[in-house]
Amino acid sequence: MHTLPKLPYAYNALEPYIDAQTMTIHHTKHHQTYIDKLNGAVKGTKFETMNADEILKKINDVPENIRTAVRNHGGGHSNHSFFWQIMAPNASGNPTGKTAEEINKTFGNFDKFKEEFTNMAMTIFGSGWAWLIIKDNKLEVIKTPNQDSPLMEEKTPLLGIDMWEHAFYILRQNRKNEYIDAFWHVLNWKQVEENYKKAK
Ligand code: MN3
Repeated sequence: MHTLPKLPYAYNALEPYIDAQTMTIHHTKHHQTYIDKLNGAVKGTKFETMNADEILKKINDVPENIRTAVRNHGGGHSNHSFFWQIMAPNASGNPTGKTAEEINKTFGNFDKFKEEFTNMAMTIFGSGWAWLIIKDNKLEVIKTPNQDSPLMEEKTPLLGIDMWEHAFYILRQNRKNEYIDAFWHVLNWKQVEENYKKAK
């Protein structure tokens, strides 16, 4: 059974950048629903005991009759579990360590990376996610529709932003760019560096 991971900080810890009401509903309602529906879909199959990330890496092995449900809700579970970890209170700052080096090497500098990432996030049509991923030792900014995970394309996410309206609408309404600007203030670069090391 998949269960809701505990948020590693209080619901109001990311204020004023992300509000407590959004965090509470996002974690206890939206994320919980993905988990409930994933559990329902994999019940009685060998995927019941598999970690969501592992299932997504093998999404084409999932029986066709439950594949869409597993993709949507397994993706939702995996993406949100990841998202909570890469945010933290008092986390604002620039990347450090290997991540900073790789970002500078790939995008020129941190501002250029931010620009590319913001542009990717702003041009998602409908609901989806923007990501910084690593594949074959190369960094890349990508977007995925709905709850699709980079893991389904053998790409390892280093950081990502939830661009579903439920992630920002209470505080920001249609002002997506404000939400993306706020995201940099709560981005946990220590965790991003951990993700990078694990991917290598
Ligand atoms: Mn969400």
